[in-house]
Formats: sequence, C-alpha cells, structure tokens
Amino acid sequence: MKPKARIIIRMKVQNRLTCLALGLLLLGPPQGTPRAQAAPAPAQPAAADAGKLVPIPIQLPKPMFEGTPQNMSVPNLQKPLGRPRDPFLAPAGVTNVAKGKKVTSSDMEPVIGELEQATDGDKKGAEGSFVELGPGVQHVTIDLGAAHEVFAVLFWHFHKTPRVYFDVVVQLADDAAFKKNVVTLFDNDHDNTSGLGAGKDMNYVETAEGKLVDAKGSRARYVRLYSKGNNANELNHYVEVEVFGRPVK
Ligand SMILES: [Ca+2]
Ligand SMILES: [Ca+2]
Repeated sequence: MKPKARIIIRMKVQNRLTCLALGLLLLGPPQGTPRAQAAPAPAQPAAADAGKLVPIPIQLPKPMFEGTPQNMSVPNLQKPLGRPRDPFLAPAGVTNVAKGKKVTSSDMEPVIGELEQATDGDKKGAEGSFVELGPGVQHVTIDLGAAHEVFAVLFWHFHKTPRVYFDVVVQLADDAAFKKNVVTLFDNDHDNTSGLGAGKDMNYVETAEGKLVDAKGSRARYVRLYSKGNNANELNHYVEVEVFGRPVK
C-alpha cells in the first residue's frame, strides 16, 4: 500500500471514531442505565437550618361526616377543595402556642361548656367537645401570655355536621383591648354588620380539617375570633383554636 492510501484509511477510521463518540454524547446513556447520582449536598451549618421551612405539626380530629355538601344555600360559599389541604410551611420549631392558654369572651357565661375548651386540645366533633356562646356577634380572645411570631391560626367552630358560621373575623393585637397593632387575618363579613370593616374572604363549610388562616409571621400577644351565628342557628361555637407560632426572642 502506498503511504498516501494508508493516511487516508487512518483518517477514515479516526472520523468514524469521532462520529461514534459524538453519537454516544448526543444519545446519552442507554436506557436502563442509572444516571449518575448527584453528589450529596454538603452538611449545612446550623445557622442555615434555622431558616428552613417545614410543615406545621397539625393533628386533625376524626371526621364526623364524609365529604362536603355542595348544595348549601349560603351566598359567597367557597367550593370544597375535594382533597386534603396542602401542608402549611413555617420555620422549624413552630408549635401550637395557644394550647392551654387563657380564653376570654364577649360571653363569659357560655350556654354550654366552658371557655377553656377552646384551647384544651380536644378537637373532637362530638357533643361535649365544644363551647356554645350566645346569639349574635360573639368573640373569643386567647392570651398567648407574651409576644409571639404567629404563622397560622387554625380553628374549628363545629364539625359534627356541615355548617357555615357567619361574619368570621380573625384578628391579632398587642393588647387585650385590641387597640394596639391590630392585624385582621381573615374577614368574611362582606357588609360590615359587625363593624370591624368589610372583608373579602369567602364563607366556608366547617369540616374536621378546620379553617387555616395565614398569619405571615405577624407579632402579637392576643388572638381574637368573631362570628355571628351559623346557618343552623344563631349561636356561636368553638371546638378548638390553635395558634402556630414561636415566642419573640
Ligand atoms: Ca377543645
Ligand atoms: Ca355580615
């Protein structure tokens, strides 16, 4: 073979190898071959972990009825989600700081039960597990005992049967009189009959999941919840109120 011909053959072989290598690169690893595992993330220093968001530790009571009725004749009613609520994220270490805390009310002599039932940890829907307040606009106020960063308020008025409570307003404040640093977290009193300001939130059906309201890390010592009767009667009820937060450092 002439030297020139030998060079041409070597070039052809080299081109074929180049094409093969390119082809493998473009195709990627053959199917079924596990892709290379990403290297494990280096351990984070404790300071970085402090800012990590995790689901708040919600423990739900046993449901008393299946599903949520679609045919209630209540205006501006929120459509049921049809699946469990998404986890609510807050900084790690946030807990229910309302458990066992003092409850006062616009009705200090409840019709049924005691005010402390609103923070006693019993969330069952059955008779005997709720406090019943008188008719019309009533509220319960929970004193967290000190300033807290509040991330969520979760509450159950009643969940033995599906019900809608009217003119639900949830507020935070620095003082028991609700004069200092008042923040309204939820308000479905559209026509402002309770005089706390017209709200844009929707009516909703009570279930064992409770109603969760985002508090966005607001600072407060007092949490107050208003209502004005429900679609079954004029009375007001509380099974439990939970406040997910942490003490202000
Ligand atoms: Ca309770
Ligand atoms: Ca109203």
